[in-house]
Amino acid sequence: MSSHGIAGFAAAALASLTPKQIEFLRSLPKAELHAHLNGSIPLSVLQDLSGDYLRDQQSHDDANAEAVRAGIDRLSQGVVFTEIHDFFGLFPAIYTLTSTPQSLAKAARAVLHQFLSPSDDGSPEAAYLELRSTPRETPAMSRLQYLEVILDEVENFGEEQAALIISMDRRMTPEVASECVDCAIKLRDAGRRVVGVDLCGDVKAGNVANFEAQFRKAKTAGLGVTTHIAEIPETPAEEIQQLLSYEPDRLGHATFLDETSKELVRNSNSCIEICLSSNLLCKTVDNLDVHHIRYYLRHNHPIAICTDDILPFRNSLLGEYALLMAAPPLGLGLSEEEIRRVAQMGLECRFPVKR
Ligand code: 6MZ
Repeated sequence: MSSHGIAGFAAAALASLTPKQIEFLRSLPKAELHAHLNGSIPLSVLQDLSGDYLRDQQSHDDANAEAVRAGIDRLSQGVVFTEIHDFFGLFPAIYTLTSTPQSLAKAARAVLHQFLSPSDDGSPEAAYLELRSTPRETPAMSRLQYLEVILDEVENFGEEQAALIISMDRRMTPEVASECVDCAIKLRDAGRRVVGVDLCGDVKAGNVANFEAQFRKAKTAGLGVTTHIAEIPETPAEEIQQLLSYEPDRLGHATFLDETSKELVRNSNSCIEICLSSNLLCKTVDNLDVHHIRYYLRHNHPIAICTDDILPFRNSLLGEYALLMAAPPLGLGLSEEEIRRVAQMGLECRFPVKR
């Protein structure tokens, strides 16, 4: 781990910068628009939650406790991914630990503080955070209660600082996806700080065509719409076309868009949520030379630099910006002016808070 508490590509890029360059990056107001709650829990907090859970083990079956122990061990040692599918297997253990209102609130609070509380030098990681999470029904919470617990924490921060995006998971049935969007609209209409919906989850699971009605409902209700798209090279062309037909305002990853889809995206002006470390660590992109960020920078197309899942990826928003600044091959070697512009684009791509 580096002195900044991060590891991997982002840490290497940060370590190559001068104190003056780091100071420039720190002081830059940045928006974090693509961070999954359960993937962004600080490791120390997850270890605490696991300690609480295992202490109370009598009430759990051994297989569950064993899975939690194994999951926490893997995360504590630093996960090396052979491919993106290794990644999704981490979540059952994490979910076991955030399944009560108390543990979920603790996790959400820690994630919000990690991004928004001023660090030692006075500047927070992010000036603005759109946190996203997939509502889960557990023995202790309904999906609506799950969201209310997170919103209670989000709303401890100002409207100019934090908001929530509600994720649907690709494995959801149409009924459950519909419940998620209904919750989003109901909460937003009640004045809660829900600004958009997302579709995420295992890239090979489900059928994105089943989400059409939900995307339309969310859009009609005036919610922002983002979707994970084309994260792996095998993504079928029909899936990409289907997702783009929902007219999303933003796109997560968009790593493997074909030329026609790229053209469509450029004309639509949808912002691309770029997650550099995530793509490199999940090995969907070989190196920064061939990363699709270069295409969007060349076309001056809106992008937002994001962390995705700090817990397994051990990155930080500062580290992701270091990847923009570090000289090749560690980074893209962008100038301060170019980086300032990128940060500004991220801020401009926030979903508006509607009442
Ligand atoms: C697709 C991802 C993801 O929602 O339970 N998730 N889905 N691609 C990614 N990039 C590699 N990173 C995270 O947070 C965890 C959930 O977010 C989705 C997965 O469905 C994961 O289960 P929440 O808070």
